[in-house]
Amino acid sequence: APSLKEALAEKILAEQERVKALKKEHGSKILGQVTVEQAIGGMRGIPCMLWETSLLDADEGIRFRGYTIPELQEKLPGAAPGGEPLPEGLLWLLLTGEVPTPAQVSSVTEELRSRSALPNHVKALLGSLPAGTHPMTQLAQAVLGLQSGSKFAAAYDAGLHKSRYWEPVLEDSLDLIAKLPEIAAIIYRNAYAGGELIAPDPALDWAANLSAMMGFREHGALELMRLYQTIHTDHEGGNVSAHATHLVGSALSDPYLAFAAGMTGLAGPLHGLANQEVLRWIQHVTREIGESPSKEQLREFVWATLKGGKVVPGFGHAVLRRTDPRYTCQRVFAQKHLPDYPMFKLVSDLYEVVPDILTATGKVKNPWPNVDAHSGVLLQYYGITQESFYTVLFGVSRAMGVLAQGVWSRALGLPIERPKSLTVDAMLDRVKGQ
Ligand code: FAM
Repeated sequence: APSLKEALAEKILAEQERVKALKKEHGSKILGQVTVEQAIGGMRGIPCMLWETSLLDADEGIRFRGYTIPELQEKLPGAAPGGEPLPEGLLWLLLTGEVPTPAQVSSVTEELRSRSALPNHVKALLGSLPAGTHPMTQLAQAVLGLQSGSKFAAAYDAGLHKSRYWEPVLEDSLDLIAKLPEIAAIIYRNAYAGGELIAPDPALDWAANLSAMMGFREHGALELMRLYQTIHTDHEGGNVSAHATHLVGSALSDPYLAFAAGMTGLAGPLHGLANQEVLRWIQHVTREIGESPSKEQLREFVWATLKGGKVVPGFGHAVLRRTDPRYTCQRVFAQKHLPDYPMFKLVSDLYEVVPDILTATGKVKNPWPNVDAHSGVLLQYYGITQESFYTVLFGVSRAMGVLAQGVWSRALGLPIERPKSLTVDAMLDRVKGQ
């Protein structure tokens, strides 16, 4: 059976031809237009990037290589039959476009295990950071700490032909994905368990090992981690963490440098940090109005948040216009594993209350919940109570999506990104007479 690299190599040749033909036959055709509003408004909706691993539909939500989340839960092998998918299987799918067999998934688990040893200097680096350094800052620093081992940077220096860039980029990507669980666990144990580390367990799969090294080995916690790590991987190319990784990678900065940029973007409260913000906001709700507030009390609280000039975290999206399927699958998980948990009840009540209020403001384009509205409550249930750590779990997962695309970006020879910017005067000049 072909290895992951062999399976990928087979796909690359055909896809290079397809992209070449697309450029040759349709290169001058129009994908969309750019308005002044879009240029000022964060480039919303401008189709101007090639991203192979996933595609977002505003109403339906994300598809990974054409598959919805429920389809992946059905098709990707789990740790046990009927269980949540193993993220290693999704990595195979993201890289090759094909749903892997159980044997292929095991081969990825093995491959990642063989690359997982963390250099001592990275452990020392994490141990040396002042207490209270935000876990996302620690994650970005640890990733940069690994950069000295970049195989792509070394190969570039040695003059590798550009047709082969994707090979050491794949090496770096697999090395980095393999090491992230232990990095995350060390950040967690240093911050919340007095620095008492737990050694990796070679009998566990990639996501379960992450949970176990953090100190959580219960069956439900392992299943949650597998699901969590699967659904946070990729959300097409334009979101901040994906786009930052893509942009920096386009300068041929190696995968460590590129991914560190993605992680500093994920650390923003309007993006990945929203899962921390949701939990804090929910805790604020329960402190102010108790664990089982009435819907009327909740409505008042939501309005007070808006009147205070703050966003309701976990709701809204730049592209989605319906409930995020990543929210829905976590809700289904909660209904199965923790139906009576009071915090889950609160999240469900917010689902009923918040959208009407956001709609009533008349300006929020998507009043529905996103992925971050639900994830923290599931983690709380299994004892992962430290919300400032949550975005690290998001980041570990995000590596699979953005690094898989990074391999493809180099395989397809995508150039350095360099969109055009304009001054206000230049914009006025261009619209004159229109
Ligand atoms: N609460 C209050 N106001 C909101 C809102 C929310 N949840 N979502 C949007 N708005 C406001 C927004 O601030 C803007 O107000 P101003 O015109 O006064 O600036 C207005 O509604 C129009 O915004 P939009 O076009 O609907 O949304 P954007 O595309 O500009 O922004 C988000 C998208 C995600 C940044 C925004 O919905 C938000 O701030 N949500 C809360 C934070 C959050 O949950 N982020 C996580 C997103 C997630 F899926 C992820 O990246 N992990």
